[in-house]
Amino acid sequence: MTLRETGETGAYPELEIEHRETWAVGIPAILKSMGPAIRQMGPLRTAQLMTAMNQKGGFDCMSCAWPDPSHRSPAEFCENGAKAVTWEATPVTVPASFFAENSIDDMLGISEYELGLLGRLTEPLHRAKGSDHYVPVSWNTAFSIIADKLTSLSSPNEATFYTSGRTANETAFVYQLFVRAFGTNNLPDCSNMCHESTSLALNEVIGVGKSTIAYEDFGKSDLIIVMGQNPGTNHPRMLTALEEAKRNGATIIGVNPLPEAGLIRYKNPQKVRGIIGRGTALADQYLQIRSGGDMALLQATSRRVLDAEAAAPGTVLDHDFIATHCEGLPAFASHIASLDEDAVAEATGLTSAELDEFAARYLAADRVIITWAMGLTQQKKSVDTLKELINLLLLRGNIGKPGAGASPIRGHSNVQGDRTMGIWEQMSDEFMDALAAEFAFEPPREHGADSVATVEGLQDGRIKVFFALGGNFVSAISDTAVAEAAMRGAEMTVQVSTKLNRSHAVIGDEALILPTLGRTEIDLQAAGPQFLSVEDSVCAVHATHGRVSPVAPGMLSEVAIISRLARAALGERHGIDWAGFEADYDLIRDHISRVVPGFESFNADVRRKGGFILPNGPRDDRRFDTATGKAMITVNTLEHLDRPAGRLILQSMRSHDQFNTTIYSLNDRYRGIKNGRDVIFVNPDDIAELGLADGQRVTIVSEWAGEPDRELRNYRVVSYPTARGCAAAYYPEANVLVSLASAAIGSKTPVSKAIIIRLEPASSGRTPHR
Ligand SMILES: Nc1nc2c(c(=O)[nH]1)N[C@H]1C(S)=C(S)[C@@H](COP(=O)(O)OP(=O)(O)OC[C@H]3O[C@@H](n4cnc5c(=O)[nH]c(N)nc54)[C@H](O)[C@@H]3O)O[C@H]1N2
Ligand SMILES: Nc1nc2c(c(=O)[nH]1)N[C@H]1C(S)=C(S)[C@@H](COP(=O)(O)OP(=O)(O)OC[C@H]3O[C@@H](n4cnc5c(=O)[nH]c(N)nc54)[C@H](O)[C@@H]3O)O[C@H]1N2
Ligand code: SF4
Ligand SMILES: [Mo]
Repeated sequence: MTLRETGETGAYPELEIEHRETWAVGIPAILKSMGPAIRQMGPLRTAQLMTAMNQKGGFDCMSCAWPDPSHRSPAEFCENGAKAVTWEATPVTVPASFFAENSIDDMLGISEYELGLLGRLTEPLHRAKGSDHYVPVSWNTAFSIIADKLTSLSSPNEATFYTSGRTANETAFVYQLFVRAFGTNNLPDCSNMCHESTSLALNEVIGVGKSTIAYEDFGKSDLIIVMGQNPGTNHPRMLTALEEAKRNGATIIGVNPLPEAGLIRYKNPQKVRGIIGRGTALADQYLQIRSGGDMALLQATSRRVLDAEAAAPGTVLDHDFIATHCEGLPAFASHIASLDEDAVAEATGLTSAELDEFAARYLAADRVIITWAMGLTQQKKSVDTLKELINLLLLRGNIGKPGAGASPIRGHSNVQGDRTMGIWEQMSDEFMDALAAEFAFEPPREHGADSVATVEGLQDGRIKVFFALGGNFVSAISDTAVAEAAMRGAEMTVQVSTKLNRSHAVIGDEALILPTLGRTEIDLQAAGPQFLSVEDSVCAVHATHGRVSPVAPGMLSEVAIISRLARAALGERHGIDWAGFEADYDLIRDHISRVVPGFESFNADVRRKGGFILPNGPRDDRRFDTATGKAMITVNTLEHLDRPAGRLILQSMRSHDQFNTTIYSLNDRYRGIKNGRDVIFVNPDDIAELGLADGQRVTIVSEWAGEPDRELRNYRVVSYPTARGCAAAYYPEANVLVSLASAAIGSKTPVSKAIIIRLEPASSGRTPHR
């Protein structure tokens, strides 16, 4: 039975293109956010959830990693948070008959959108080798099937263990402990596809791969630069922080190829003025930069800063800060002096007047914050670009003082915490030593497989078992066809999931699905109701308590699943008290307090209202734990993507109605798209130059040296004011176009934001929605 057969979705309405909106949130957003929740969950469950969301003693919103202010209003959530909660806490469950009536092949024909609508998974499922259906199995059977397979491998490195960033701290810690006790560092995670470039660049140059600001710094800043980020959709409550900053006198600049609604105008639904007025004009300057032009913009700005210093020596750079805390200025200054301004113009597509204004605004501000997300991290030269961003901040001492700093805005709600807990294929020796001392076994030291290496390992047969704690790996990773073929070559795939997605249908010879509790649900264990914790984008750790009853009886928490699997696979090996962990999560926190720096009194600190903030060298006392003990001003070679004639640079991005691979609806309200995702946004001048027409159907073809072209058929061209030469389409569909080999230098993050494409007029037919 598919949804279409139940009559719930009906046929797809035709795609409609409406006016794009130039403001975000306001009344329509709040109404839209509450409607589906009330319809699906009923008023009682809705009220229980919405009053507990992001409140002290409640649960943390599972959507994005935007931090909570310390003074909270009664409705501390946004439209997209409400969608995420509704999606998880729905009382609708996948009918028991579904897996008998639908084969794995049938599941492949159901879109991500429809799979999500089917509801929550409630019982463990097994697809035996040779069978074309999943059948329900008991928990004990499921664990022994997986344990038998794991123990039969000739090396632990033949298994890989993926994590998606919704996993809470305690769960992540137990999971990495199990994986390392089993004997491998194959711990790929969604961060490999997300902020890996950030972690790498910042760790190297400032000694910590995280934000250097606290939430309150937004309110103290003179200038906030938002680069490569669409907060109106992806971190909606950031608009409230920006609005407050603006009311305190801050200037805001957006740097983005697309004119994103939230940055241009914002109506705060919690304030009357937001409801009745036209909203706050947020961005004072908006640079519609060419895709991948950010490194050039940053270098051009640093050059203007250095020129200003040369014109008025001693007055522009923060000489005290640089002398005490930084190194590398002379080499940087001489490198930047020879910057080729023509190359800058070509890379950015910006005029020198725009560049001068941007630099003047930077120079006029004493306290500058730069925030960024995927527009900067999913580029070939992301790591160098982010080092360049730090250079610019360091020149004027904009790190480690109130209202100033570098602020990567994370994606998944606990992706940052998962890293802190050891979910990384290359954890430091310090972490491994602490783990060894705490649990009296020697963890493997050889680095493991990241996400791209996981696909490569599956491809060539080195990896035989794929285990995922959440996520939707085959849809999220680049090169869909290659990734799917690789996954189908696995001997066993296992997924711990709340809801169905495409990865449950693209599986190995033998496959299991283990349903689990979500963050909204009460987690009752032997020692009583348990809570978990998460770390947000600004390194604040706080508790999250489930508030509604589990969607079905017999469900297990993620901690319980990992603990039971560890017992089945490892038995008494290493003498770790897995059963104790499942019974009482305080025991896990006790171990964390002795292994992970900053968590020394975890159990006490996390029980304090609002939680605690992790130590952070650059933010707290301008301490830089780099190789040299100083912040490093680095020299990076400017390079930009060469766009051959007749080609465009395509970025893949999120619509307003999706969470990563989860599609809530086929609309993208702010960009004026209704009932369809098969669209490509192209600048009207490029449409004319390419001899195409607005509304025309095309095939998007990506080109890779030495590899076959990749295609996405029957897309509709939408005339849209993006930067010249740049185009945009939705992720995850666009992953079909990205070669697995196209990854950021150093971080190996798939280059999801710069794909060279050509557009060919479509012959006929209509592609199904995925
Ligand atoms: N509602 C909702 N919230 C989410 C998510 C979701 O899917 N839905 N996903 C979560 C996750 S995991 C993440 S990582 C974050 C992602 O948050 P974002 O990074 O905001 O997500 P994207 O949609 O990928 O948007 C990237 C932005 O960068 C711009 N951009 C593209 N290329 C360039 C470039 O070369 N230079 C510059 N300056 N800008 C560029 C795009 O136009 C777009 O505005 O959001 C998190 N929050
Ligand atoms: N082309 C392109 N590709 C991209 C990106 C891009 O911008 N462009 N962005 C990248 C980024 S930033 C990211 S973070 C990745 C995302 O990659 P993933 O994290 O792998 O993908 P999600 O879509 O977030 O995973 C959703 C699934 O997680 C499961 N789930 C939800 N909640 C829970 C829970 O509480 N517990 C468990 N166990 N499972 C749960 C559900 O089954 C759901 O279907 O995609 C990356 N891929
Ligand atoms: S800003 Fe992010 S974390 Fe906060 S309520 Fe909205 S979706 Fe949830
Ligand atoms: Mo992400």
